[in-house]
Amino acid sequence: MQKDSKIYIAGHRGLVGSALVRELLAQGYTNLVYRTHAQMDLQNQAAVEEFFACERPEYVFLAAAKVGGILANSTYPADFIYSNLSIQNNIISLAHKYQVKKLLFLGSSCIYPKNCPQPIKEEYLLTGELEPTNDAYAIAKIAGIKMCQAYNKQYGTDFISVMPTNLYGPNDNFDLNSSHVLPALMRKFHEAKVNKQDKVVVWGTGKPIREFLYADDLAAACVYLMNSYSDDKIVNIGTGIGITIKELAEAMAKVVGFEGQLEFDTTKPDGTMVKINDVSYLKTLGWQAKIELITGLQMAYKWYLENVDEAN
Ligand code: GFB
Repeated sequence: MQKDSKIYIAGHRGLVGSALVRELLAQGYTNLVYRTHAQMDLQNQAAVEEFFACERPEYVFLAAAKVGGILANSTYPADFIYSNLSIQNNIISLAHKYQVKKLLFLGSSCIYPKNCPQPIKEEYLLTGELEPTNDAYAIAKIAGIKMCQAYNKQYGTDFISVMPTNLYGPNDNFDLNSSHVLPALMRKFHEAKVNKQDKVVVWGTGKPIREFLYADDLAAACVYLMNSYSDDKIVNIGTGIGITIKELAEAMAKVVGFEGQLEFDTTKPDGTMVKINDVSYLKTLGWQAKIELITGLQMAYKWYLENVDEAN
């Protein structure tokens, strides 16, 4: 990308998209384009086509998606598969039609089989059954990867796909019914501290293992790969380090300053028991995460405190 290349960030107000905007601006890219949901419904093909025809972006970061935590994914699978297929069908096909130089598609580590060996290597894709709490979302993301590869094969496009692990940071979703675990715990501990409650409920057994990457690290990796990587092979992005949900809750309690008890609600699902990306391929490509979990939690909590009214 040149510093004045026209770069479209789809989903620029979300956790990933807003981090991409921060990273691109910090690196001196000056010609960013985006639209809010109210200005353009990405599920509406005609609206997206009008945008591509008028703006003619040279590079596209496809960070727009319907995302959510374990409860939202398992309660609204139809919405997750329909929205994500529609958004990515429109953007990927129109990126080809309007001769975008390069597109980066963001998948998710939940595309991998539920019981695959850990840490997860890129080649484990489509080698086994998916985790049922998010299979509809995962199928949509797998379709997006295949679509990028199919366009590359048939039309010679330069569309790459990356698979981030569980993410967190500014502009996360803090709604307790639809959010991921990390922002949910941040909000629960914060409110418990403010309201002087003596316990916080954590879903599941606390035993599942997850890996957490700060969104700004992900954005830096995406810009790096956009500038240096052109291949059909998907690329995992993460830290390669897993912790249990119980350990995450304890770390979060410390960062927030909550001193009460944890109570585990085992009527809620655990989901997949272990999910850690193998990031050795990304390392061989020359990139590695920088922000450690505790530092990231502190930065995310600072953002939350400054934005708590709008964030909740
Ligand atoms: O982050 P999370 O919703 O998604 O849940 P997944 C991770 C683990 O944290 C599960 C537990 O074992 C939850 O039961 N957990 C504990 C909580 N307390 C809470 C809480 O208050 N809220 C939430 N949400 N979880 C998602 C997929 O799976 O990961 C998506 O559903 C996506 O498709 C995303 O891929 C990255 O890691 O289980």
